[in-house]
Amino acid sequence: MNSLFQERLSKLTDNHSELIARKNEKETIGNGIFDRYLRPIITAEHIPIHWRYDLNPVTNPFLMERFGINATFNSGAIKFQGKYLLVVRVEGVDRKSFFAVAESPNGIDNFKFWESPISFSESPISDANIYDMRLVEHEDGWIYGFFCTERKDPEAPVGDESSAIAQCGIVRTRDLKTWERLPDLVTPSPQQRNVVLHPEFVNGRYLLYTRPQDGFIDAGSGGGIGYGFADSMEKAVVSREFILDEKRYHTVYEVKNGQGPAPIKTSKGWLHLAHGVRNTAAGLRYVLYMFLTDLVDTTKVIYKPSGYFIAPEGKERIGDVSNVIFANGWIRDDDGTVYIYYASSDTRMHVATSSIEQLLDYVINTAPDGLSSAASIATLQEIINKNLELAHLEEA
Ligand code: M1P
Repeated sequence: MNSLFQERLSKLTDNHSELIARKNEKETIGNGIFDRYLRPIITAEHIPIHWRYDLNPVTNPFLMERFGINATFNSGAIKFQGKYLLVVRVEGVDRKSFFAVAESPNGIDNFKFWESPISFSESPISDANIYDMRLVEHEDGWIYGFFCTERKDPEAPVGDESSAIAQCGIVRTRDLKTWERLPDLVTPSPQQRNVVLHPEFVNGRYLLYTRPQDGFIDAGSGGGIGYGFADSMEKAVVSREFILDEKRYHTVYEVKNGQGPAPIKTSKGWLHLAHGVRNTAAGLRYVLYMFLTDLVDTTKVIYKPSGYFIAPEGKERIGDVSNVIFANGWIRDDDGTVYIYYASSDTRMHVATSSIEQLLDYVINTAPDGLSSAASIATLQEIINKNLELAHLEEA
């Protein structure tokens, strides 16, 4: 073994081990709704060395990177056999994404990738790119993965090398190691992204949250986060889509929105985490928002705070696709802690922690969007007046 190879290998290995072992810390003061952490939890540097390098000094004397990783983001999440697992969207320098499991003992640091990435069979029409898996432990006993499968638009005119079609791919597993590919979801919408399954049967049927969209980027006439029912997951067909949470003028979800992970059941309703997109002079801005649906009528939104829940902050603002926060995974722990896994700017993964109690307080007691500046002033003035009254009472 040459000394250059040896030296590089020991530096790479030391840096990698140090990164994986590094502890994360909460930021000092949050907003009372959730806590952010100082460092990202998974970055391209977390990818194992034996994925990126050919470790044979004969075939790779310079210890050159043979498989470059561009980003690790938009991850599904599940607590499985006592471990916090993320199914990470790993994107190579060739722009292709794939999935890989990263495991942590506590949900906030020491995330380590399993030995090999996930692999499953192609659908009859092969996938050009796969990404953003939502994991759902359904009451039928399977763990499902819903992801976007992207293919070149067969109708694209000659010379158009970017028009694409997005559809929902489905896989299922029992151990997160062996994955069975099921047929893609069929819906009336020309394209589909951000699909996820409700974890319980509703009237004996599967309830799927969808995001009808006319084009690959533009949701167009697709009215917002949709839903529909399917009788089977082995051949999932949603024949009618309805709108659950519409996009709306002058809100943080005016251009498009999409369901994040599967909703969490609470005593007050189903908690939903979603992303909303608005347009700006600097391009699209992606933020997270929340809402609560009724426990009995799961298709009825009963509370929805105005504005965003998490928006890009500091270094989160910059990356491959800047000004983006996206989430497709969260974990509710037995003690009521909620781990919210979010990606910043299509580049890296972060965690925020909260609790069911805090999130319910947030969704129920934060005023809804009044859809005008006057309504916002009225909400603010009410808070001020109550505080002034409280101060007077304390003085008296
Ligand atoms: O680049 C930001 C996000 O853009 C898409 O989001 P949506 O489905 O709402 O259009 C997705 O491609 C997502 O992966 C990406 O993070």
